[in-house]
Amino acid sequence: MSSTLSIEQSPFVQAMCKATHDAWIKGWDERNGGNISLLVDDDELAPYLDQVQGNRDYPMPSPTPALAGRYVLITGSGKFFRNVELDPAGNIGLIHIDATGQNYRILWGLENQSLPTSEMSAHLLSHTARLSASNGTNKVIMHCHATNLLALSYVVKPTSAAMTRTLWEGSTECLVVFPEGIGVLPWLVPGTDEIGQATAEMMSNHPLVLWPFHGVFGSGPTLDDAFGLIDTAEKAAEVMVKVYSMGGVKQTISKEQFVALGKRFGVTPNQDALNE
Ligand code: 2HA
Ligand code: ZN
Repeated sequence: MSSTLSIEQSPFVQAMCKATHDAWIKGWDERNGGNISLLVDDDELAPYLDQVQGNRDYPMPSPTPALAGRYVLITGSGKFFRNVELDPAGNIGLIHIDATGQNYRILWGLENQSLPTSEMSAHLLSHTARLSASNGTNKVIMHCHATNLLALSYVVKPTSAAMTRTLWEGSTECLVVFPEGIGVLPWLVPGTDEIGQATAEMMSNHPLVLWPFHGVFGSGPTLDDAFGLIDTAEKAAEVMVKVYSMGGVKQTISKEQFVALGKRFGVTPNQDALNE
């Protein structure tokens, strides 16, 4: 049944407005920093289908056959998060991936010849990785320039195990929220297929991936989940930045205590981070 509401009022566009607003307020998305994509299910889009008909077709930056036929709501290239809620159709758009996964069509939004984010490759390849890692439940990929995570990449050993252990120590809830830990990539040129492939590979076993000296990628079933995951890691990073600024760690959570935490909350902590 078609909706009397405009697609701008749909739950998925509204959720994107909230996530981009909140990330802007957090200070994670200066200027055009950051990008978000959300897989929209056919039944969620159904009431608004009669409002979307585009004719702009483009080849995918990297073919993603696992996303064939899917709809994706995605932020625009060069667009500012702070402007999304003011003008959704100008700053985000809905795309449809064709049956081969080789091309996409812009169905709604991205007005004035705008295009999806320059990190589209990292987003769509990461969706493929997270869908398969999460039994199809993870629908969101979110990239932002979370300040303290970025700062930590300058001082913590640049390995997934060391960064994960540091963040777990930054707050007791972290191991429970991301037991798989945070993956750390080497520095790579953003907006390339290379960083897209590397991010997706890391995302196949981590819900969070750090791009040193740049920012973070987070995933989850909903925008709230992906945002909350990044927020939790960023809060721990802030604590650790304060700890290092006060002269460094004098006492912290032990390996045995992390094991007990995992047991109590029924999660399996990343073994490399436990042994770090
Ligand atoms: O969209 O954040 O990584 C701008 C960026 C690129
Ligand atoms: Zn970025």
